[in-house]
Amino acid sequence: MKGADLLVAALENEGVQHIFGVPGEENLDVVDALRRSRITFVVTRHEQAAAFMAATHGRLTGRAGVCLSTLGPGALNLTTGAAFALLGAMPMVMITGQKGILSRKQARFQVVDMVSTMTPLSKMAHQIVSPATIPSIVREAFRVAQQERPGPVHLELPEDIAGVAAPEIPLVTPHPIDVPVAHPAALERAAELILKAERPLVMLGAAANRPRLADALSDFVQRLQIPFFNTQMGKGAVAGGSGLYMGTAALSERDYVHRAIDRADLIIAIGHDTVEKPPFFMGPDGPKVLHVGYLPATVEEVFFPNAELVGDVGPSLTLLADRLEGKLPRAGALLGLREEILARIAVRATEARYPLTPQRIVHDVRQVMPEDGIVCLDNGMYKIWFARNYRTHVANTLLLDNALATMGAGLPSAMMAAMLHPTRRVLAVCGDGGFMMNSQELETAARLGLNLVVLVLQDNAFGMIRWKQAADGFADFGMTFGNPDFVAYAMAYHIKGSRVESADGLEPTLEAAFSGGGVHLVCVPVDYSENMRVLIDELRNQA
Ligand SMILES: Cc1ncc(C[n+]2csc(CCOP(=O)(O)OP(=O)(O)O)c2C)c(N)n1
Ligand SMILES: [Mg+2]
Repeated sequence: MKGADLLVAALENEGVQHIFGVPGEENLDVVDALRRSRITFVVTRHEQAAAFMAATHGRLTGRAGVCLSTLGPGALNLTTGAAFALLGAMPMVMITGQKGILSRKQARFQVVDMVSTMTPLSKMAHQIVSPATIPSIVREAFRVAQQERPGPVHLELPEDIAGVAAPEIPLVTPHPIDVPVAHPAALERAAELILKAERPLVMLGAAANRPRLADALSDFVQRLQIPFFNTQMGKGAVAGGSGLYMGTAALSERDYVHRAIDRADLIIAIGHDTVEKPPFFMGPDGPKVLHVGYLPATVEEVFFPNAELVGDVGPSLTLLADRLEGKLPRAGALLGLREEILARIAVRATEARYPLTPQRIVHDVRQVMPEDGIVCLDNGMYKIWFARNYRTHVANTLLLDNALATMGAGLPSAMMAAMLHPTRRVLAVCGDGGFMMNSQELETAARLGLNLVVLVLQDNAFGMIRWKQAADGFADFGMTFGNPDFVAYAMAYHIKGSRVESADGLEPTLEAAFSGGGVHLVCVPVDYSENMRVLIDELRNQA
């Protein structure tokens, strides 16, 4: 047995089923150990995509996804994925190679100090220097990656440590860990605040989306009947049809949902993570905030909670609901604003304009997605429209990144969702800019035999930045580009491709793409003049 065999055995011991990556010669012992293991090694066409996939595995399952690269250049390609997982709180383990450390036969060729590079991009970065430490280090890596606040861990395995004979060392068996529930004194204080509130609102933040929390959270909302809104990443945390959803705070102020936020006197912020663009700004006169989280709140200029309920969120919310159920006559004080807010958001959702408006695109996508269908967004202008306008009914059915907010993650994250949920409809939504940053992964998706539709919104521009440029009064400059013929591009990957040619064409094209199975690229021209009309002019006037 070599060090690499011990590493792979330790990964199997953690229940790892897939490893994504691009190997180098320094990983050959690991690759060979993987060949003989129960783990499937999935080669991607860029390490960045492997990291986005592994992070999304962690996000959707709570169990760390694993990616692998060679040393220097390959490892550096993982760094954006590391930051994506760190800011997005997604458990992930990255394994990178390195030249031998016992001798230096290639001098400094390709050597980059990756442990130092990864230190600010991960929860833990560690070079393995002896096979004897592998079982405990791997267990520690998964423990650190998966425990709150989840995130990425980096392990570097030098090629000589991977190749050296390893002693028979028992692996460390993982066990379930139940974290403490909020203290009774904190529960009392929280209950007191909520009992006193005249106009309470619940806000669901990014951590509200942890996969294990869905049932307890829905229960809490149903029992107390306090209306709720969510941040972008908190979307879809409560099971649908509650009648209590007030909207999504995709902008930080002045959107219709802020009518409710501004009138609230208490916001119960569940799982808010200030990596997200602020869902509202706290100020001296605004509502009080009760932070409910796995960890204490981070204090920011725009977020400084007045009270905190810290502990395992699900059971803590159950205890809180036990204290409050049936005792909140004013729970629904702000509910009267709901219809107006949602009606405003839904305006012009079916307008027959070509190129299509973003509202129409969101509307038509919702039509073809079943309740459990998963939409994975890349980063661009449409993210604001989907966050604002797309209604979710099942937990984790709209995956977006409002933390690193990197372009290029839409397709890989959708690929991971499709791998984990082969019977559900999965749609990647990308701009023509972000799609081209990792479009090479169409080959990986096709090779894996995934059922996946990729919707590319074509405006021949970095539309989001072009919009900001215009909104801030800058000249229209430097944001446009040409594009490949996306249908021909799809065909070059031996997948199907379609272009939407009319306002009414999107829905049937998407429906046909899903029914046809396999990987299918659908390109739709988008008219972004609505960005200015609605998000700037209309909202300025309503405020
Ligand atoms: C990797 C990366 N580079 C740059 C940016 C800045 N940025 C945010 S949105 C955007 C434009 C996205 O263009 P596209 O994907 O075509 O979407 P659109 O807004 O046009 O719909 C840019 C350049 C970013 N978020 N991530
Ligand atoms: Mg674009």
